[in-house]
Amino acid sequence: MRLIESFPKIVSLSLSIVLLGCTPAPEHNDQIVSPTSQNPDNYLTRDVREDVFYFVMPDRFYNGDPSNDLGAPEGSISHGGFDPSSKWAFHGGDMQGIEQKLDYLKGMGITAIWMTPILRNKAVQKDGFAHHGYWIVDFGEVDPHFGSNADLKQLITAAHQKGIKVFFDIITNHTADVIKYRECHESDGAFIEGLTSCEYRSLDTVAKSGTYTPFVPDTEQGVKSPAWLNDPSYYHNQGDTTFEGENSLYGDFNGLDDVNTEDPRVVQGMIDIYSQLISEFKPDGLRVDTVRHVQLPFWQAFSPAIMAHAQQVGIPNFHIFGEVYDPDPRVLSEFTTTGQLPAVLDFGFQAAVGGTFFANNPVSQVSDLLDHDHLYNDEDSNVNQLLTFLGNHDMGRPGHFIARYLPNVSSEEKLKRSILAHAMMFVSRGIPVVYYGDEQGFTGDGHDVDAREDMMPSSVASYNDNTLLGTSATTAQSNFDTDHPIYRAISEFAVLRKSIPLLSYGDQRVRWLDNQQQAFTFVRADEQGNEVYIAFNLSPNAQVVPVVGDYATLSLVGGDAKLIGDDDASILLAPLSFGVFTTY
Ligand SMILES: [Ca+2]
Ligand SMILES: [Ca+2]
Ligand SMILES: [Ca+2]
Ligand SMILES: [Ca+2]
Repeated sequence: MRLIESFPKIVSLSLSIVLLGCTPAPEHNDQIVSPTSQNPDNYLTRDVREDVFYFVMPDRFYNGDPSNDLGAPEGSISHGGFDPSSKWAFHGGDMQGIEQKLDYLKGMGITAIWMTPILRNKAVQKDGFAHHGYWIVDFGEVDPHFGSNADLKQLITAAHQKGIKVFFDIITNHTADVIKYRECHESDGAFIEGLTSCEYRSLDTVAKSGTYTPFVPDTEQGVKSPAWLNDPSYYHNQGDTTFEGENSLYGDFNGLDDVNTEDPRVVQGMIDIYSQLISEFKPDGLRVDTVRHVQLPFWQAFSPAIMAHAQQVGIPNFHIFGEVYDPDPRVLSEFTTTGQLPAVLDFGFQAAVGGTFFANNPVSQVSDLLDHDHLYNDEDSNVNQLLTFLGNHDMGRPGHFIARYLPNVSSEEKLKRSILAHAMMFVSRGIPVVYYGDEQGFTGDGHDVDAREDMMPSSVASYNDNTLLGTSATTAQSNFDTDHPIYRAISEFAVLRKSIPLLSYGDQRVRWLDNQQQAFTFVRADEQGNEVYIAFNLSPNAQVVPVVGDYATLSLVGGDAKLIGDDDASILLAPLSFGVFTTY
């Protein structure tokens, strides 16, 4: 549902050495007073800012039950689509598979799992297969390809027993493509000859001559649940979006039925659907799909209602983060302030850190990003509640970006760049999200299905010919290697983050950067003046960077760096490395 290419070449001033915010020495505090959870190992009491997320596509992870690979019985709209050799089809992964691999995730320091949608889908549509789960017909039942409601409950119980939270990926913008239009489709739902899409009808056109004439083909009558979703009057019925202007709010994504989210009955209907799901399964939070394709008033009603319901059923640290596919903090923050969502996925972080670490864009892009962090401040949320990430199932992976933007660097450098970017994510503001397979050095050929390789042995030829980072394995083999260098690095970064509360709660301020040296330093700081000083070197050469600030003590607690010079005034960083120093 997302069409933006990553890393627009943002033109940034080429800064030479600049000193930013040279502050007086912090007063020494014996105790770091950042708010830490009472019991950080308990899923229920742990603040979400202390979590480390793993974003997994269940279909592509691990097949724990081959008996469910075809989904619902033949004849059902949720049957079939299984073909492990096709990158578009179902591959067999399921809830049981994730449950069997919880120790693998825990060993990497993962404390929360976000799964792509798992509710029952229309398995096969004109343009593909619902392995991703974004084509829902039944909002109260697990898709039979992924298991049953009981299997999901068992997964959540097992995860909770290991202190791991489970987040659902939800959709309110659209359902599967079931509704058709008389003006565009034959009675069986196929396009009228000569058409490949249904041209968008603007609000102006609708005011003059009405919407399209919606109908549901005989074979798909009543397939949606709850029942109100079968009534076409709850949808926009304005034809296909081209993602421009108003049509990105009211149009159908390639035929997916766009719900009329301005109708108060729909708003309440969606609140009821997801409240019921929270009551039944007690997930620890939600990721919300396609947020910017729904009007702000919907979120202003939906988000507080869902948060309140979660509190009522005993989930005190429930969290919601939305997908607003835009790298501009001014756009993103509108949804966490005016829109009343607790958080969004930080596409700004992905663009700035991805651009600098994977494409050698000026490191000043990182400070440009952080300069806008204050936009997220309001009475109940701030930038530390955002979810940060380096790639995903839509845009592609770090391994792909590095190969695409820096094709000529050595395989060793490619591996180091992936590890270094993960380090940056774990020591930066926001909650880190590891995309499944990145920890095994997956690369992928591009975006969308090309970034959805199997962790279990794959039969997809275009996956299995990829060169992975940090291993001689291919995706034809099982890739749950706990000795993989990226897996090991992430597990170390997770321990570091857990041991230093400022990495979860502190403000992030750049202290020094140099675009030519491709190096920068920043602090994570609290209001009491406690600071962690952090330096990054994105250059393939060793670099000396300054300590900006007057610190009594600096102690290296992470990375590959050492203090040099009189009074430890500088830091020597190995090529493509970082250093984390406590100053208290
Ligand atoms: Ca299966
Ligand atoms: Ca449709
Ligand atoms: Ca919409
Ligand atoms: Ca390939």
